[in-house]
This record gives sequence, C-alpha cells and structure tokens, in this order.
Amino acid sequence: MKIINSTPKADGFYMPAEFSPHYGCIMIFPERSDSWHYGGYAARKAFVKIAETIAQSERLTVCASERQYENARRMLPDNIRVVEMSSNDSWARDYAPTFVTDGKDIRGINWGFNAWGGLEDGLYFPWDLDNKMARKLCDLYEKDMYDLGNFILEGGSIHVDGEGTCITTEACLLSKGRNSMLTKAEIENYLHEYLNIEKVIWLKNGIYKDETNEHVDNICAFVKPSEVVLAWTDDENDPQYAMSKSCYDILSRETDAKGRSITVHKLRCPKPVTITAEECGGLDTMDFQPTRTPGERLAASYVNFYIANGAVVMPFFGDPADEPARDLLAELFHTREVVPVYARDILIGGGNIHCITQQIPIFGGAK
Ligand code: KQY
Repeated sequence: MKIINSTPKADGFYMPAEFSPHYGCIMIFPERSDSWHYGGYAARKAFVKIAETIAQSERLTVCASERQYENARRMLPDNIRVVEMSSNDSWARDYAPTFVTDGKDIRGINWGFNAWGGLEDGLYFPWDLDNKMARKLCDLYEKDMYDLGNFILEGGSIHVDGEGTCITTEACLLSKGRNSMLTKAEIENYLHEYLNIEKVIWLKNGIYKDETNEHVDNICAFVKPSEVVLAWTDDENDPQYAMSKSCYDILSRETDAKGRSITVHKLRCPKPVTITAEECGGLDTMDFQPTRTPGERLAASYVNFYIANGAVVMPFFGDPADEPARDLLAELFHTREVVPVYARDILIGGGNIHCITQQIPIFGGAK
C-alpha cells in the first residue's frame, strides 16, 4: 500500500455514485457509552440487522475494538468479516476511506477528521483513532491511498452522482471548525481534484439540529443521475420547513455537471423526534456533562439510507410517515428491495444508517 502524491483527477480516478455497483461495504461496531445509550446494547442490535441486510448482496467488513471483538463475531453471521481495529466511535461514512476508481482498480482517500469541528465545535475528544482508520483500511484492502489529512472532510458531507456532480452544504463545509483558513473556491477545488467532479451544488443547510453542522447525507441524496430525494416537511411552523424549502429552491434552479435540470422528490420527515429522559438516563457523561438533554430534538430523516447492491436499507422511526417514505423509495429504486430497520437507537447516537456505512465501488480486478 503506498501513498500517492498526485490527485485522483490527474490519475483518471473518480468517486462513483452510491447507486453504482459495490465491491463491498465497511461498518464499525458501536460501543461508546456517551454516544449509544445503555452501553450500546440496542444500537448493536440495530447495527447487526443493517449488517445482515447489506451482507446479502455485498462483502461486508465490520471493524470492532478488542473489547467488542468477541461480541461482534458472535452476533454477526459468518459471511461478514470481523476485524479488530480501534476507533473512537462508529461512523464509517465519515472516516473510512472515500474510494475512487478508474474502472480497473480502486484507491482510498484519507481526508482529515476532527470529530465534526475539532476544538471549535467538535463532538468528542480525542478523535485520533478515527483519524487513522482510513489508512488502516487501505492497508487492510491492500489499496493505495491519496493522503489529504490536512483537509478536514467527512464522507457524510458529500454526495456525488458519479457523472461530475457533487452536492454539499455550506453550513458544514464552510463551518469554522473545519477548513476556515480556506476560501469557498479553495474548498471547492479540493472536491474537484479529489472526487474528480466538474460541479459542486452548494445547499445552504441540512437537517435542523443536525450536530454534524448539517451533513448533506441527512437532507439530500442522489437516487439516479439528475434525480434526488430531499427531506421535507409541509409544516411551515417547523424550523425544518425553511431549511428544506431553501434546498428545494436551489435544486430547482440548478443544473448538474452535464447541464440537466434536477428532479427533486420530497421525502417527508417523521414528526419531530425528541429524546426521552429514560433514554438520556442511559447515556454516560462526557467531560462531566450529559451528552444529551431530555426533550432535545434529534435529526431524524429518511434520507439517511444506504444503497446496497440488492437493497436500500432505510431508517424507520415508528412514525406514520414511515410507510409513505418506504413507498416512495420503493418506487424510485424498483430493482432493489427496500428494507426498513427501526433506527431510533442509532439516531440517538447522532446519525443514521448512511452515517454508519461506507461503500467500496466495484472494480475490474475484483475477485
Ligand atoms: O455522520 C454523522 N451523522 C455522525 C454524527 C456523530 C455524532 C456524534 N455523537
């Protein structure tokens, strides 16, 4: 495994869309007791359901700490590879490598990771183990790596169509705790060079109260080239309304890298989801402070799904909007089974199914 000193664009490598075929997927077993309530017991069960579904159609590796290795190996079926690897938490989307391909092979990108904002507004300290995972995973998969450790970016803050377009949010990429020494144009240039894209569509914001500074993967996702789903509410009194409307307006007047206008499907959110006192009671403190307070709104959105080769794994919240959301995704992904997983126990950790998965694109040399 070597570090490559050029850029994917210079080498003819690009990031394919998530709806393109995958070689496999990476997840990380949850255990952190100030992220996952009651020691992560319920979160692990939800992770296992998601893992089992993904592993039906792609090779899945689950990383687990020394402490959780045996538990992970016992809970996960044999067709899932479990490897011992240390991390600070379980957000594979954000710090597993972003993989790029030239069709023949794949390479990883290591972006810098600082727990969604470092000492400015990051969510935990330290984050050093997370920040080493991309390198370790490139070694594990024996793939060369572009090392962009001095540029802070999480995988959940970008979505691409594989045809030259990237969608992101200003709230996240221009946040103070990430690359505040860079201009918007410089940040955009990194995306062009490393994802090998031609156009960035900048949404202003994401989901209300999303503690990642509003990752795009919770508000908007490509379902095919020039078609996206957008998290939506019809309740004009909900702060989410203005945020989703702003995204809708931007997407409606934008074109993608190929000059096509964008079809926007509104994926209606569940009613506001708030954490209960009982759930908060199961969370350990961080720096002597509670990590959540009863009644706090969580960033619940059906857009945070994972597109596997054979399935779309989507979150359910026990809300009347669950079934309509499933119906819309089933209509849009008619060649894949849409598999809901009750995901409240993941949402409490601050993200959802997309945030805990990282796809590896198919490549010519794959066995
Ligand atoms: O990508 C994500 N949504 C991860 C959020 C992590 C929050 C830490 N509590």
